[in-house]
Amino acid sequence: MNAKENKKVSKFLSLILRHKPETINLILDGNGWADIDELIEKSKTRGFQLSQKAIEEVVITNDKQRFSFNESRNKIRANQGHSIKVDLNYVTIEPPEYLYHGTVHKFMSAIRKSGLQKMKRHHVHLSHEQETASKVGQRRGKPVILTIRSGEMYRNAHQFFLSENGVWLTDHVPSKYIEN
Ligand code: HQG
Repeated sequence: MNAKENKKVSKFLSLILRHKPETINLILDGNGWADIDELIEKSKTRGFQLSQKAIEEVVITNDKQRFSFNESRNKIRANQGHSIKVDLNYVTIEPPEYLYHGTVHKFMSAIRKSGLQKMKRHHVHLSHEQETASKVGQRRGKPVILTIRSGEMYRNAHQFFLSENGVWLTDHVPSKYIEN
């Protein structure tokens, strides 16, 4: 597959595995897993030709490691970013002293008031690297990078999770923990 085809498959998998499995009549299990054969079959009904090989290529080469196989490799799920309810068995873990969040200026007054909210996702997404936060913010315009005092939050009983692809997750960042 070329990069464009790879991205198309990745976007389709994100749609189905994170947001709208019902568009192809697929049901994910409680932990977000889809049966791969069923996924391929049902994708055809929407005119989307997926193959085992294309799926494997996307899982392995995906820039953000968005998807994982189960051990027997007959199931696939998204590592994070869901809007539908799934239990990803995250374990709580102590975060580094600072984490970063990339956003844009137009959200800042709301963020100053109510902190970082999870909006449509299950968690607020944070990253260890400023560069990653910058890329996340850039999706919406000129990025504003917020520094979060995650160590202090943790000591004040806020829980943190680390997704399989290295995204830091928490429920809410009250504005007092936003440094800048
Ligand atoms: C903002 C992509 C107003 C928040 C990315 C963000 C990431 C508020 C937007 C991952 C707010 C939500 C997550 C408040 C937060 N008032 N706006 N109180 N609190 N916001 O997409 O962090 O490609 O749900 O700053 O690369 O941008 O999907 O979250 O701008 O890793 O794998 O509301 O999604 O990864 O947007 O992005 P999102 P996000 P994937």
